[in-house]
Amino acid sequence: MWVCVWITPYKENLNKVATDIHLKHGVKLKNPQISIRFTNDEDDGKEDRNLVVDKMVLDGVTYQTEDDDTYSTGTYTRGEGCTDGRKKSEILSCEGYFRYY
Ligand SMILES: [Ca+2]
Ligand SMILES: [Ca+2]
Repeated sequence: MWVCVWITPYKENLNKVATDIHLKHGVKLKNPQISIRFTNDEDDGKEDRNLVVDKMVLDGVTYQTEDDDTYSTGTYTRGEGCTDGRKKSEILSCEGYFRYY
């Protein structure tokens, strides 16, 4: 099952948008099924679009994005670029996803 939420920030606040997103669904989810995906990266040399996710809360349990268990693709590491792994970061600099365990 996929649930898609599209966030379109106002142009003048492109790098400053912070919002809480609440989803309610009738199907009971288990946390390994939860990924947050960043699909519209852009870097034109003037602006670099990135996604910052503080945490994901499922059924009252908080999963911090920077925790050891969170897997990411698209997190930038100096000298490596955007690579996959458990990066302990809240930032996706390239298109990719956070997956919570
Ligand atoms: Ca956090
Ligand atoms: Ca970027």
